[in-house]
Amino acid sequence: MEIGIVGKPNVGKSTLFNALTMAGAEVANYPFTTIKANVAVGYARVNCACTELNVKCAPKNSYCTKGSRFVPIKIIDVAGLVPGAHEGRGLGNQFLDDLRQADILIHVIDICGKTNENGEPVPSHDPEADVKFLEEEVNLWFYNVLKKNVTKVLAKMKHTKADVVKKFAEVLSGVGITESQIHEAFLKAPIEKFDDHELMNFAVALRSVWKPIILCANKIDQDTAGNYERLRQKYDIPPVCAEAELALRKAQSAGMIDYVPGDSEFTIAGANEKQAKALDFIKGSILKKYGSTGAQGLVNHVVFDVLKLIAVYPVEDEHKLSDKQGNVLPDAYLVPRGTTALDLAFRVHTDIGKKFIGAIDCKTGRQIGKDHVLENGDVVKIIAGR
Ligand SMILES: Nc1nc2c(ncn2[C@@H]2O[C@H](COP(=O)(O)OP(=O)(O)OP(=O)(O)O)[C@@H](O)[C@H]2O)c(=O)[nH]1
Ligand SMILES: [Mg+2]
Repeated sequence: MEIGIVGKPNVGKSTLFNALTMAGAEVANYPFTTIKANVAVGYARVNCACTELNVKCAPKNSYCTKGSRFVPIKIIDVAGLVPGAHEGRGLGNQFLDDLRQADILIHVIDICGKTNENGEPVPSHDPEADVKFLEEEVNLWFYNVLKKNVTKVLAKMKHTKADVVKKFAEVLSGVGITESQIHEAFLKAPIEKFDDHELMNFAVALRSVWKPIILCANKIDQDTAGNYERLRQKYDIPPVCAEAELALRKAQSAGMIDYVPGDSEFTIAGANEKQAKALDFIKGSILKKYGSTGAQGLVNHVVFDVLKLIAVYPVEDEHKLSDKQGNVLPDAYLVPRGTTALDLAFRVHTDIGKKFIGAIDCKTGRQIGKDHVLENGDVVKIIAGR
């Protein structure tokens, strides 16, 4: 599971990345601070099964705070993209290759409109213009890859359509497009003549099947000059203050406050007067107004609402709900809705999948078969042969 963070320069991509991962990537108020992609681990937050089952958990692959389980996901923060990147402007668009593994992209918008299309500080810029440009640059990125390789694909034209799809899959494998996505794009934008017009339409179709792109309105702590109210009427664009989330997580790890990422409140544990004042500002202008800083909620929205994943807990001992070493609810896995007991067995280990005999739903104690569809929060013991 991997989330990519994209957008024009200077919108707060690395700040959001740091807030979600505490990785310490460089942040500055000028464009192209990030050149090489940053990769680190962030978390999706779910209600831990320990509360429902009234046990004390001992997580291994994740962590639990006050009944919330934080399940790891890879987060990648890339360089800023500017209009004309496909022609080499800014840092170009080759770095989009870094996102080929990403399941979904978060497109960060500077909602206060204080940075222009190149990420340079300006008094006023319409953030709505940034919403469309990213899609257009990605379209052109695909178009260029297609154009560069079209002769290779055409050489296969004397063969069947399946050969052509295979050849397209080969040339597009670098950008993380699968054969079935190419089929899907073909249905939306059939290609016969291989001219520029068809290739462009095909590039647009490829981008639409490529991966979901979810917007977020960052810098919500600033005066947004009505931009937020205007854009939220048209787009699914959750409000975020990456800077506040980063400040709260830092204050939490320094022992200043008691805060669980995603919460609507925190309590002060040991802050001096100046720190308490800054924290109060976050409380008043962000948490009270928007319900949270939006950063954790954004990840959860992406993971659970858009990608429709669920969290399940494989265990080896159905009575103790533990692994062999006695760690209770050691692992939480994020799996697609519709995952069966057999799918989970394969996810735990190919060998366990191959030797699958049955499974136990540890909440009810009932035996379940290979086709049993799992639900969010299920605790499952897989029974495998030798
Ligand atoms: N007010 C406010 N400023 C923010 C917020 N998030 C980021 N910033 C500021 O915006 C500027 C740019 O932040 P970065 O995280 O470096 O932005 P970026 O998108 O990674 O920039 P590039 O790497 O250059 O593309 C910095 O001055 C941040 O402190 C926020 O939520 N509110
Ligand atoms: Mg950056």
